[in-house]
Amino acid sequence: MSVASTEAILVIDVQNDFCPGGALAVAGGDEVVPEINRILRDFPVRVFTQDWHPLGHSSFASSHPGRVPFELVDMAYGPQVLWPDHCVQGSDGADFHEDLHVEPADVILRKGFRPEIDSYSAFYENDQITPTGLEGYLRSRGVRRVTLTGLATDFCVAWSALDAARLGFEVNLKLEACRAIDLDGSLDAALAEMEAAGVMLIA
Ligand code: VGL
Ligand code: ZN
Repeated sequence: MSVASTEAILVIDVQNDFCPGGALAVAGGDEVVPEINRILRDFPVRVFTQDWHPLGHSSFASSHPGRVPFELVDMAYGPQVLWPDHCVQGSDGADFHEDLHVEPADVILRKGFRPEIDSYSAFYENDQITPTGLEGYLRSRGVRRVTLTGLATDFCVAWSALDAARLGFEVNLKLEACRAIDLDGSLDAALAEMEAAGVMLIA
């Protein structure tokens, strides 16, 4: 794989809770690990994200009496899917998959730590206006192009890719290094939206 000096890899949420056996397991989630490990060092800039929720986070169905996981609710900032409790700060489920090579990471960005708002994207929280700071980090490192990998293709990876495209980065999404939740056709919808936004879907 040929990679420019201004290119970053974004490794999104490769955490135990999104892998088989985890609280919000993505089918084949662990299969992204060898692929990410294989290409990681080809990139001069390496950013990992970690979904990092406090107990009782507002994206948890358990925080909404009478609601169950995967239902949609209206939050102050718009519609929000309710999830099983996952990636609770400091829990084993929030740890990176044990085989993921984390040492080469330049920065580990935690997101979803504000109790009242979820954050799928690595760039903005789900109100789509509260920045995480990643844009500034990448720009100050001279990054022009980002390659997205990780979990889940149709949520945190897609939202990150769409924000990156909107911010003017060139965006590749490496399909082999991603796996989806696929809730009610959410994978096809996300792929179509990303293609329309100019995200390059690569093998
Ligand atoms: C994610 C749902 C809730 C993800 C995170 O990493 O795609 N999905 N929190
Ligand atoms: Zn989450």
